[in-house]
Amino acid sequence: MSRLARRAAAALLLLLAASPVFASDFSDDLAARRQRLMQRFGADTMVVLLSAPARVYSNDVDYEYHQDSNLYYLTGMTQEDTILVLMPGNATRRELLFIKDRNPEREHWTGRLLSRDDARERTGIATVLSSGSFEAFLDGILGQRGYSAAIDEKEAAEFFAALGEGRARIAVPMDTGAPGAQPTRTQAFVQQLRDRYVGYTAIDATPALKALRMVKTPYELTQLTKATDISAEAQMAGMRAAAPGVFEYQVKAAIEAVHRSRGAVSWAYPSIVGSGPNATILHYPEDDRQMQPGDLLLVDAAANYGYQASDITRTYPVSGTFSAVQRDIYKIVLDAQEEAIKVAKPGATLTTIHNRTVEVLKDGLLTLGLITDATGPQYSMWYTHGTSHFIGLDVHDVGSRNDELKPGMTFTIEPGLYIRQSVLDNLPKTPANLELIAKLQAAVAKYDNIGVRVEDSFVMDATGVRNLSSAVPKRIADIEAYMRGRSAASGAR
Ligand SMILES: [Mn+2]
Repeated sequence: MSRLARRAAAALLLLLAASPVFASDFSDDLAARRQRLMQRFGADTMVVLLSAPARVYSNDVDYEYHQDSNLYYLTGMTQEDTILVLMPGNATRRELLFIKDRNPEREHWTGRLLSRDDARERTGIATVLSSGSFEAFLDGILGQRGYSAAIDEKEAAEFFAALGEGRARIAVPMDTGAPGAQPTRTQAFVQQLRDRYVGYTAIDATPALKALRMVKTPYELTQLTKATDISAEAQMAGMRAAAPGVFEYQVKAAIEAVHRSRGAVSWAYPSIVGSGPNATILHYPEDDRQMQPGDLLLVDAAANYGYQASDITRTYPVSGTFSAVQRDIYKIVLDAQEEAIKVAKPGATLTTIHNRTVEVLKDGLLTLGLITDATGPQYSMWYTHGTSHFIGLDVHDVGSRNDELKPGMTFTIEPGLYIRQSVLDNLPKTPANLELIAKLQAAVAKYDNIGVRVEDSFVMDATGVRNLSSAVPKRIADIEAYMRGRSAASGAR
């Protein structure tokens, strides 16, 4: 076929089906996600998603760019200045993508931008326009005139009719933002719509996006599985690197070297590598302590691969062997996780899972003398967080604790115990508390500064969960065997 004929054929395809000329597993999946979202909204709605802004790290240096998760979910675009518009009622062009214009001079400094063809291929969206024309586009659509040849009156007849009759809707993900903070980009956009246009209602696209994102597609599960495989390998590299005399940052470096060398985009969240008393700080942000013989090391670290965030925590003795007191705490936490896994079935919720871990932790704490009453909330002195969160594009992904678990959902199960003398010291000195402190003090002194968390990433199948991160040793005997093998394997240390 001649080049001209090929072009004509491609143009014809576009006209007939408005389907992408190029396709990959990824672009097919993206197209299916957009299709499902459009079905939820219907012909009266225009959906608009804006990219995340770049953020300044220092002076004229930005942080690494991170795309808005909803926009990524529907486009796979990692460039800023990207806007997605979905118009489910349109005759053929239901999907429009606005991207930054190419600019060779700027690209020399800041990297190559996607051409419109590149963006078509990446996203599977046939109609790609300049982000500079978005305002004019909005004016044309909301003024019921249409926009250039791309969207004429016939194309958008359904939406124009809805506008004319005042029943049109514009769906954007309404982020609430922090109170008193600058309006977010989406909030500013909604305000701009209110100031300029009439005939529509602004609605929140978040619930529909949440419902879709909670159930992972097979493509997403493949990416998350890869992210977890890499994270598991990295956790084991961390175990091999840990030893008395080694600094926390050396373990962190060993872990993150595996992430990047296996093609991960980055960590899924800043790695937490806390030794000794630092293991009791949930999101310990530093990494400069030198590990001592007898320390436990808590490592909560995982990779973002293909924009899927895994999440794994292991706690292990840097010398290779758990002490008796460390073993006491560790067994309870591991037992709580194993029991919680048993109740993680379709139809349960993250609350079901959390409640089961609390039961097991309470029993264990009572046995060790760390609480006196397993019926009330005393356990929450030592267990200070929820057991589970959903994972996906965000490490704390969309989804709520009381949403019913269904096949294809992905989440963590991560009980922990963190024994700190300061908890007793900071109790209000009421007569009841003084009595409690007297009863608990000996046990708290015995277990002081022990922090243990055990966390794996799971996917819900038809009958129960599958542990994606089971490769990383977790039982006491398996951890100790792995740590022994580590010194044999790297005898040079
Ligand atoms: Mn987690």
